[in-house]
Amino acid sequence: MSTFDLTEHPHRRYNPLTGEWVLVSPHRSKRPWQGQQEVVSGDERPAYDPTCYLCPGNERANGEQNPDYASTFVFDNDFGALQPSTPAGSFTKGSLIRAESERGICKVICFSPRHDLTLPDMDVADIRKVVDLWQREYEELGKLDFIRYVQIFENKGAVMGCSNPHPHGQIWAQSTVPVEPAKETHQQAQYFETHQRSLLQDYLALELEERTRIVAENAHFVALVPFWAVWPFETIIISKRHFQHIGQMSEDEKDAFSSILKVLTAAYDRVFQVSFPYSSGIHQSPTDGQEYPGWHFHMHFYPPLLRSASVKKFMVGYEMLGNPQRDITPEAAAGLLSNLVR
Ligand code: H2U
Ligand code: ZN
Repeated sequence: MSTFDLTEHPHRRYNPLTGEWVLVSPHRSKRPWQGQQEVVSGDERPAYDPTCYLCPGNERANGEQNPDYASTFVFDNDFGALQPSTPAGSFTKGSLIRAESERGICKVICFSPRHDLTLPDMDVADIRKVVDLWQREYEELGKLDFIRYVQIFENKGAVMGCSNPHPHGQIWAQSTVPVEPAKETHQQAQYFETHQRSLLQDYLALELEERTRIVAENAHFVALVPFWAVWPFETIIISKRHFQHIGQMSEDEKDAFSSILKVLTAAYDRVFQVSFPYSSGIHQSPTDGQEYPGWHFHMHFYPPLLRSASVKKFMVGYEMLGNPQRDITPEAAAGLLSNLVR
């Protein structure tokens, strides 16, 4: 047997943010593909679409009319998965059948009045307005006594279930901390208790030393493919300064965040020469009034595409029943992405 080589031999990698593992099979990326091809939608869109429920001045599904907005626009989701008026209550049978009522607020954020743009097409100054809105919403929703977590996210592209190409994201704010941020809360708290430093601060230091998974970097943020990435071109944006939530971001940091958002998403669009689909979202400290000294602000990008604009990675079989698995190594993905940064 030869010596263990990360670029050749199957291995598992640990995700310290969730405590979970991913199986990496570098030798498999050469296998042939005769499976499903996703339909790539042509990207010719008008600046204004009279049938779009997000364009300025248009009517939404519930009959309300959008204002003639000029930059960003936020409204309560007409079909919110969570509602503020849900009565308190629970349903249990012993310890095995349990349900608890959940209150929350769901919002939709239009990033731009322009129907034909996406984040990477927007000017950094206009992306900055989206970041300002995210900050304001996190603070305002977080102040509500029944809101303990504010999840800011974007589904981009039909393949990610996005219902409308108009550039937009969502916010779901709710009375409990959902599963993914709850795992990260636990892992970061444990690390902070043991080391008195932020987990991601120490991780970022390792990455900035090794420099094999970095995609882009500026004065305040780094975008990289995490060592434990599950999705082929998964990335994470980590703030260089250790702070807990977007409410603590300085003016300079908001500019730098806007800039790295553009750089990263523009690089994505160059991978397969298509508007690159992904789900992205900000992870940050809960808003339940407790202190979270271990929490370190970051944003995840989970793009589904694997080997072309039309072939996506499936999370099936072993992924559903065992744990996630990937073929192309995070280092190879980072090499490819960093070469596409302009
Ligand atoms: P997605 O494209 O990521 O699914 O987000 C669009 C959201 O917009 C979706 O949650 C809401 C849907 O409920 N929506 C409205 O609130 N009003 C409408 O008129 C149509 C869609
Ligand atoms: Zn539109």
